[in-house]
Amino acid sequence: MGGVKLFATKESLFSSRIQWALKLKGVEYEFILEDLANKSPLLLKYNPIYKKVPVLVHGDNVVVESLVILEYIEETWKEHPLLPRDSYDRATARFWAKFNDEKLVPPVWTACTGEGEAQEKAKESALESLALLEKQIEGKKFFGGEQIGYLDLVLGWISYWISGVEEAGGNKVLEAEMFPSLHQWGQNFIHNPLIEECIPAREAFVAYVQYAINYFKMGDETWRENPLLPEDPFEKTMVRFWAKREANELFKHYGTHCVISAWTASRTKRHEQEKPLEAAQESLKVLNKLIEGKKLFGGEIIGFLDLVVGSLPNSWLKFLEESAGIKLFDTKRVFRWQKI
Ligand SMILES: N[C@@H](CCC(=O)N[C@@H](CS)C(=O)NCC(=O)O)C(=O)O
Repeated sequence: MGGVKLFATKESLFSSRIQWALKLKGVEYEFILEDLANKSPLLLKYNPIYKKVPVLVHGDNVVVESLVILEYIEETWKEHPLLPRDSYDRATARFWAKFNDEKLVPPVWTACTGEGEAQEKAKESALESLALLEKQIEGKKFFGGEQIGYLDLVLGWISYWISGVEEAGGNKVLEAEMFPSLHQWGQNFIHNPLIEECIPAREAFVAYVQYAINYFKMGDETWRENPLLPEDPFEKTMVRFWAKREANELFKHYGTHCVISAWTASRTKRHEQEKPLEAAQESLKVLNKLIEGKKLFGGEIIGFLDLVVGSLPNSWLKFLEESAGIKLFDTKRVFRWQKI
């Protein structure tokens, strides 16, 4: 049948469930780390509709959507059965999995990272959902019974992800004593060596999540007319996340490499500029990808990303070039959108 490849990120809770399933079933696979700010052509080819991780490639078969991937894995590799034998139990497990993705993940995110009324409402709804799960796990070691099963993999994120996102977002939502059975289950789950192996290192995880929040809380939240960011808190965070990533990449490349290039150019021979220039141009490619086929980053009207990166070419990049007396980039070509 051919090899197994998993396009994923270490921090994605949807990716973790697939890694865990493959580990439990003893399936060898290649982990292909995606940069969601600069998705690989293969990811876009394999998941053209959602453009998300995880994506499982097994020989010529491409499977997307983590719950669907779990079912594919279960049907393809028979070792360590994940779903219950009984059809009603299977239906129940699938129901709670859907419940998790729809009624738990989004409110937990907003409860941990949001503010004001939206945060309070989300916390209430997250705790309601967790209370329902507490009832399901009472008196059991795992949702799957004595061994880790499908629903444990779907819910497994609760055991490490929430506390990391709470830390990054600054809101405490869940205390161990609120749901003692769920807490005990989380401990049983996380201490399985195969599960533990795929959990991202805490510090890196928190830093990654911080990347996606606590940033660019600006205009759009103060002046409500003509909102620059989408309404939905999850979508909003994603846009902020990309804005931060892009701005960060730009600043990193421009800031470090352009300064070094300009500096080097003014003092040393030209060939020494080549490497930093190449790196800086790489970040421009990322920007170009984002703007491909669009008038502006925000679509037809100026949006959040346009405001974030819009001032770069004509301000200090130009200043660097002028002060060093060299031309670093063809900014007219790269930043065509800026004229708009
Ligand atoms: N319903 C999808 C959700 C996957 C998902 O949201 N993946 C996120 C990472 S956690 C992603 O790839 N986001 C990239 C984007 O939204 O552009 C699944 O279960 O696989």
